[in-house]
Order: sequence, then structure tokens, then C-alpha cells
Amino acid sequence: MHTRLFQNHIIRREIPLDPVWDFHTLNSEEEKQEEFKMLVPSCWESNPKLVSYKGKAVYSKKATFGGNVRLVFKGVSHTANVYLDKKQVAYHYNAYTEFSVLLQDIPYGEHLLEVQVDNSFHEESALHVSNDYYSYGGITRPVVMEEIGEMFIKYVHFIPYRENGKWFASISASVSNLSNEQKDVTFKIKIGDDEVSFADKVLQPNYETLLESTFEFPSALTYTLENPTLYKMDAKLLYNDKAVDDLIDRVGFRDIKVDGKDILFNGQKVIIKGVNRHEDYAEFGCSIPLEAMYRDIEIIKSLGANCVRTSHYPNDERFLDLCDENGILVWEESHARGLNEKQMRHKNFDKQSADCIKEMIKNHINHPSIFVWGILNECVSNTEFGRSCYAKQFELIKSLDSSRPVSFASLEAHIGSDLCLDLVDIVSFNIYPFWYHDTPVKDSLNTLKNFVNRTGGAGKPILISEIGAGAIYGHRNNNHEKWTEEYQQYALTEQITPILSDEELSGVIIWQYADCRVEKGWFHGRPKTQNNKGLVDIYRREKLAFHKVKEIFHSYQD
Ligand code: ADA
Repeated sequence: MHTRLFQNHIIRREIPLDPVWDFHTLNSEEEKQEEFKMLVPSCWESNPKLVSYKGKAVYSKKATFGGNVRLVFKGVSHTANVYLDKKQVAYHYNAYTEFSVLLQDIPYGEHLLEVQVDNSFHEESALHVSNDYYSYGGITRPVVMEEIGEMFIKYVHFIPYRENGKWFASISASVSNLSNEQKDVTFKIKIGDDEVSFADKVLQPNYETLLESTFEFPSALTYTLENPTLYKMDAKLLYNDKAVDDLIDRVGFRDIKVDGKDILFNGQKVIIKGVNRHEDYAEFGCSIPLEAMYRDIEIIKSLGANCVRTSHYPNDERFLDLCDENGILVWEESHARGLNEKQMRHKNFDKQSADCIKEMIKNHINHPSIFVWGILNECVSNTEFGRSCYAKQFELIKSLDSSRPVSFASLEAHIGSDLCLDLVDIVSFNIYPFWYHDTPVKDSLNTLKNFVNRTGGAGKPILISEIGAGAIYGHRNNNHEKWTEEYQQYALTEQITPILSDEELSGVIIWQYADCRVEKGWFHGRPKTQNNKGLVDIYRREKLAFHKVKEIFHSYQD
């Protein structure tokens, strides 16, 4: 099952897991209910009998294997308990980040793998709450089982930087020795025509060793948005001169900087022309087939956009691979949307947020398309308590990756009171003139800029991280009424033109690319229980505004 757009391993063997699993729902007494055959990956809502099912269910599958095995779950929505032969081997919370389980010294034979999944808004859940998007259920992203020997490569992180016109990279890798013996190994990494190595490393028994160094890559070509040059980063672990494990990822040599009010990509000022995109595609929900991801990228490119914001959670890695390949910049966001102070004081908020950030960065740090890390969309950024949460999370991000700017999309209502603008590298606000209010756009922008210039955000790039208007696909008339396609087209024209022509701003990310399903409690103001502010609808049918935005985006070249 492909978890990426390229082969991740040649030496490490993958144990195939058939895509159809046994499946049954559980009632509140955890008693077995109806049985189904369920496809993995998919959302259980794709099954007409489960289209709005909130609750628990169990996936089960028999597989034959033995020895050391690594199970990788790319995304289970949203609370997972994993069992092997009825014994719990893993727990994970959050639909949008990858987790893995290492099973050691398993006797060879047929084993029963079970995954209990819960998508209800249970009391332990601080981030998945009733919201203006839908928390689907199931094993929604690929699952892989890998055969592991005595030693294996956990990760290889690659941070490129340029010095005196030459490309270098700081590389940190983690290698695990599962045996009871000390092992002398060599760790080699090939990137394009260049090969670097960590020679003669001693791995202590039952221990994870971190390897860190910086290397020059003399033959590396720069990754640009026009020409997104990608390299396979092929890491091999050698023992007694024999390769015992490998890990293949893809990287690009590019740098991102903030310089005064500008965002610089390889030293060039870049103006963001983007769309916010939920992982939601009609009947497939958040488990979007690769073909549909590919189509989304092609539609977004045709719009003339150069950026996608993964509102409001980390995305499927295959989508990020498509962004890398197409030179589409990515604002990747940790999972949270519009939480109030009570929700941010939830007993699990800190841990679940930190886990999401760690897993997002650990698994996605090598994607050259990711230019900024975002957190806590429209949460409480105007109280001291709220500020302490933002500060903690930004500190964590900087400790994991200091090579990228950080930001958060602040609530329009916090213009005048936001306390967190000194914490960010890029100031970002969501504003909705011509939708939630009819203030002229220029006035909204001036109010925003005047406020930012009085805060710790002064002198930093300013991004309009959301702006937009609703339209029900096919609802058309010239009465200039909200919800018509004509009004959305008019509003977006009025909204984005002044932003893109404003030298003091670094661009706009339109809310949103496509309509998406929302939780049933959000029916009010959400016709069809959908957020209808998409430029295309859930089937990617273009609304009038799509064509207007296309015209405007194409008319603004950097
Ligand atoms: C907010 C929020 C989005 C969506 C949008 C809207 O800014 O960040 O998730 O809810 O508003 O449609 O109102």
C-alpha cells in the first residue's frame, strides 16, 4: 500500500495487508453490533449505513508474520486502540498524524490484528470537537507492516541551508539497535550525485542512537517553485559492509526566510496566492483517493495559486508529495480550530496539541514545499492564559525545526486585543468583510495594519490567512444576495484585489478551496450542513467565483 508517491524502502520488506478488513460497530456497552467488510483506507461514512455514525468500531485482520515487525498507521480517525492477539500494543489520539508500533520477537505464525476506532467527541478528546468541519471515522489513511531486522532507521531529517552560494544540509538521523549486542555500523546517505556518510558508529544494545552532522552537497540544484527540483535521499545502514536497512525520502535544496515585511523563498520575495483546503471530498470524506488529490492539485494550479494551507490539521503525506512536485507552497497546520478558553483548559489539551505538533514535524520536516508551521487557528490569543498556550507550542516547534517561520491565523475579532503577535514570524489574520460584515475591505485592512503596527507584530510580514464568502453551487440570480454564486464572485473580487495590490501585505489565502461537510450542530449558517465558501463544491464543480479568482491570481505575477 503506497504511503508516498515513491518507494520508501528497497531493503526493508513490506508485509502486504489486504485492503478489506472485517469490521463491526460497538454499542455504548461495547457489545458487538452490525458486521461489515470495510476498506482500508477509507472513512466508514463512505458506507451508506454509516454515513453519520459517531461511535466505536473494530477493524480486524489476520496476518502471518514473525520476528520484529513495524506497523505504521498514517491516519486513524480519531482515537485508536491497537491489539495483537487480543493484547493492547498501541493507543493513539488524533486523526491527522502518523503513529507506528514496533512488535518485537513475535513467534512466526498467523496473528490477529485488531484496531478499535472511536470518532465520538468523548471526554478525553480536546481537539476533535463539534466543529465547522467533519471528524470522520475509521482507518482513513494507509497502513503498512514492515519486516525489521535487529537494527533499523527510525528517521532521517534534512534541513538545507546555503552558505557562500553553496548548498549544505544539517542531517539528523535516528537508528535503533534492537539486539542485545553492540553493533559497529556505517550510515550512508546518497542525494543525487553526492554521497555522505557517518562512518564507524557504535550502536549500543537495545538503544536508539542519534546521528547528527552537516554536509556540503556540491552538485545540488536549487528547488524553485518554477522548477521544483527534488532529490531522492537514500539512506542505508551497513553492518559488516552489508546493507541491513534503508529509508528513502525526497528532499529539495531551498531556503525560507522572513526579511522585514517580506517572505523570501531562496532570497526572492514571494507573494502568497493561496487557498485553504480541508481534506474532504464528497462521498470519500477525509480519506481522499490519490487520484482525487492529484485532481485537486491540478485544479489549484489552474487557479494560478501558489500555496495551500492545510486548514486545520496536518495532511496526508501523499498530498504534500504532490505539493513538493508541483512547487506549491504549504502552510502546514497543527490540529485545532476555534477553541475557547474552557476548551484550551481541557486536561488533555496540552498533551494532545504537543503530540500533534511533534508527529507533524517529525514526519513532514523534509518536505521542501512546507514554508511555515501554523498552530491554533482562531483560538484564544487575547488573554494571558491563551498567550501561554501559544508561547508553549511555538517554543516546541522552534525546538523541533528552527529553519521555518511560524504563524497562527488569528480571529478578526482579536484585532485590537491580540497578545501573541510578538511570538510569530509571520502575522496572519482571518478577515471577512463583505460576508460577516460589510465594512469596505480597504478599511478592514487599514484597521488591521494600524493595530499590528502597535504590537509585537510591527515590521513583520502580514498574511490574510482567510477571506471569502459563501455560495451554494447552482444558486444563481442577479439580486446581489448572499449565498448566490454572483455575490460570492463579487465579494471575492472586492476582497482579494486590494490585498494583492497592497505592498504592505504578503498575500492572501482564500477561504476556501472546496465546500466541505460540517458537524450537524453547525447546520445554522451552513446550508446542506456544509461550509459553502468553496470556490468549487464538494464534487469540485467550479462556481462563478472560481473563474474570477483565476483571472485575478493569474494577473498578479511576483
Ligand atoms: C473561520 C475558520 C474556518 C471557517 C471560516 C468560516 O475563520 O477558521 O474554519 O469556519 O471561519 O467559514 O466562517
